[in-house]
Amino acid sequence: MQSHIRKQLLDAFANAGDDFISGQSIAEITGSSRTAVWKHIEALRKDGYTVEAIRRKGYRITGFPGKMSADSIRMALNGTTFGEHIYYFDSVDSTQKIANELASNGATEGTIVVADQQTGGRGRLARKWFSPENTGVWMSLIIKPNIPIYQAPQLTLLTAVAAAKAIEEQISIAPYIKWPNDLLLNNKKITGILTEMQAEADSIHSIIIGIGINVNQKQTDFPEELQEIASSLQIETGQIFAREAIISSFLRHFENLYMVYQKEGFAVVKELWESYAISVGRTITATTINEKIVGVALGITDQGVLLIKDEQGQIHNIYSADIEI
Ligand code: BTX
Repeated sequence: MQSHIRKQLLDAFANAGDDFISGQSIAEITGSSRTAVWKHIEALRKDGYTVEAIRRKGYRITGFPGKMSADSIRMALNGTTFGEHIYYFDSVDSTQKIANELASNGATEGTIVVADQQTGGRGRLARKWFSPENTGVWMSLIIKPNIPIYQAPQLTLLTAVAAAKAIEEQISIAPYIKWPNDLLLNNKKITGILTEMQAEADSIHSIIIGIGINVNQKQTDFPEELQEIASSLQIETGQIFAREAIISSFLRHFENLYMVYQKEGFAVVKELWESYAISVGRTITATTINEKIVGVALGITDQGVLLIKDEQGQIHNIYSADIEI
């Protein structure tokens, strides 16, 4: 089902509350024939909604997507090779930790580790990632790219693009990517990405891509220190989303981009990344360990380095910094 139709349908159900919506109304909302209504209802059921159907009354939603499992994820997958091996946990310290162990023990490319809750979710630079139960996508993906080590940061950017596309597909709003790899809606962080590498001498053994997407949290679900800076898909749209559908969509976009990337190189990913980037063409402030640079963000290099042109016309290569827009 196209995302804008899905949104209209879910909005209509939300407005109807406990009332039923007639098949005729659903046909009008979805722009389909009366006989095709069941297809849309089935699509919602596949996403984890419980839809009650009563003859001559119509339909209403009585249950929202809820408990995830390896099976519910598998059912949502859409013909991807990635996700063929799923390790699912109700609660785990960090999916990154498990995925790293699996990769060391020979797990194949495309293996995913998903948890409903993480008790020790990790961000970059030993930061913490808040990963409460029943609300988010906390996932690690193992890949084994045949690229030189210095190109590995490109995969973080590829991940950000795949996540942005998956979110856009679900909510019909394009999130912004803030360099290097935060995804923002309304200037608040909805997704974080952590890339870790296992390498030997000069070749990559595995890359473990960790992705955290805030899906069904309410604002009050976030702890005090995140209230101002974090958001979720539900907060931004008022809708509840099936996490399985987001996982499926992310894996599909990731796999497609990854195939293009391995055949044709970084150019396509770079262009997409820049199209989602909040900073390109705007004046930003980059605070590095040594200095504060104010200037116009020009874009990224093939190595994922951010280029900023200051007022004097000097171009700075930014490898690591906090960015304010
Ligand atoms: P990061 O270092 O860019 O962001 C971490 C910072 O983001 C924290 O210091 C905090 O300020 C803020 N933050 C923490 N939790 C949240 C949240 N839920 N929503 C918004 N902001 C938050 C980003 O690191 C990388 C995150 C990767 C998380 C995934 S989840 C699956 C996998 N397993 C694991 O342990 N980590 C990855």
